[in-house]
Amino acid sequence: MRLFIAIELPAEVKKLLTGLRTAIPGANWVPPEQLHLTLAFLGEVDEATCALLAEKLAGIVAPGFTLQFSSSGCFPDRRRPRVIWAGLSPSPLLTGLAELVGRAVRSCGIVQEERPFSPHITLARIRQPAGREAGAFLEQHRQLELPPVNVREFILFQSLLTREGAIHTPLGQFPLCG
Ligand code: 2AM
Repeated sequence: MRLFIAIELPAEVKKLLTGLRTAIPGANWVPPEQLHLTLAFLGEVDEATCALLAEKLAGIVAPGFTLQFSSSGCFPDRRRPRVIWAGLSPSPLLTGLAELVGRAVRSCGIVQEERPFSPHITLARIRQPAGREAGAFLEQHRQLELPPVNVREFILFQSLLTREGAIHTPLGQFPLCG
């Protein structure tokens, strides 16, 4: 099974993020129900490892926190934006949670890419970036004014890839304290 660990967003925030959409040629906008903040992407994991991981995640003790949106941005760079995202103000508690999650993942023998945690919410993916529209979007949403998000739990998701796109199913919800 293909797994990732993420923070869910309130329906209201998903709606507001979806409302930012503009016409960008070739952009695949993430459907509102799939907007999330990825803490860790695990790739293919067998069922026994998944069960062990769920135990380890349940053992994480970390405080809840509030996320504040800040700006929009893109990967890899503005000349050829392939992923357009909503960015967040730096949050040591979010980074701390991602570290604990990464540790739990590694303790199950799951090997992850050695990429620094770069918190973002993917809004759209562009296969063949061209034109000025993506740049205009980034310029228009240089600052993002959205309600803060209170994070009280994180979720282990299965991602099933289908012809119609990915289907995300929560396999476990893990509360934060406070
Ligand atoms: P992102 O959209 O926040 O970048 C589920 O596939 C999630 O895992 C994606 O939404 C993506 O988060 C994240 N992810 C990270 N690395 C990935 C990879 N190599 N392949 C697919 N998804 C990845």
